[in-house]
Amino acid sequence: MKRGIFITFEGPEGGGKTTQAKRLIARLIEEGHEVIYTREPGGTKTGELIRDILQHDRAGEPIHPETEVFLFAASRSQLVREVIQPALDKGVHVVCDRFADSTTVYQGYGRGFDIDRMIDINAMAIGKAIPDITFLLDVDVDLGFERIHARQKELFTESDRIEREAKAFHQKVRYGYLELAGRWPERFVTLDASQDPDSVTAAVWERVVRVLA
Ligand code: T5A
Repeated sequence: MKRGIFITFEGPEGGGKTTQAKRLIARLIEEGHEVIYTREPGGTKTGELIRDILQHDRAGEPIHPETEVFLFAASRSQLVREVIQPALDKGVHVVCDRFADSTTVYQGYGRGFDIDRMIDINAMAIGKAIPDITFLLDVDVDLGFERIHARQKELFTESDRIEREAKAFHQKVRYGYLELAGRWPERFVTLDASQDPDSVTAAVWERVVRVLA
C-alpha cells in the first residue's frame, strides 16, 4: 500500500499555521482524500496532558529547559506511534500543526541548546515519520504578535508560557526556521505569511497538488 503524505506546518507565533492546516484538511477532504489533522504538543491523551504542563505551568513549578526538551519529545513520540505512523501506513495523509522542527528551533535556536543534539533527540522521537513537506509560514515577530494579541482580546484569553518569552527569543526562533529551511530545501516550502490568508492558502494548495500528483 502507498504510504500517506505527511505534511507539517511550522513557523513563529501568529503565522497562521492552524488556519492554513485546517483549510488544507477541508480541501483535501473535498477532493476525496482520506486525511487526519493533529497538533503538537498534544494529539493523544498523554500528549494533551503534557501540553497542559508545558503551556500553562500546570505543575506549579518552573520547568527547566532540559525538561522542556524531553516533554516536547515525549509528546511527539507518543503521537507518532499512536496516530501519525499508523495513519501513514494505512495510506492516510496526515497534516500536523507543528512537529519536530519546532523543538530544533524553539529549544535549539531559542533556548540555546546544540542544534544537532535537538535533531538527534527528534530522530528518536519520530522514527520513520519524516515529513514529506513542511510549510514554513514566515512572519515578522511584531506582526505575528499583533495577530495573537487581537485574537486574545476577542476570545478573552492570555499568552501562554512560551508566548510570554522576550521578543529576542522569538526573533531567534524566526531566524532558526529560516536556517532550517536553507538546510533542508527539498522538504521546506517557505511562504510569506504576512500576505492575506487566501493567498497563503492558494500557495499551499499549489504545492500539495504537485506532491499528490
Ligand atoms: N513549542 C512547540 C516548542 O517550544 N517546542 C516544540 O517542540 C513544540 C511542538 C505551541 C507552543 O509550543 C512551542 C511553540 C508554541 O509557542 P500553540 O498554542 O500550539 O503553542 O500555538 P502555536 O502553534 O504557536 O499557534 P498559534 O495559534 O499561536 O498561531 P498560528 O497557528 O500560527 O496562527 P492561527 O492560525 O491560530 O492564527 C492566529 C490569528 O491570526 C489570524 C487568525 O485568524 C487568528 O486570529 N490570521 C491571520 N490574520 C491576517 N492574515 C493572515 N494571513 C492570517 N493568518 C491567520
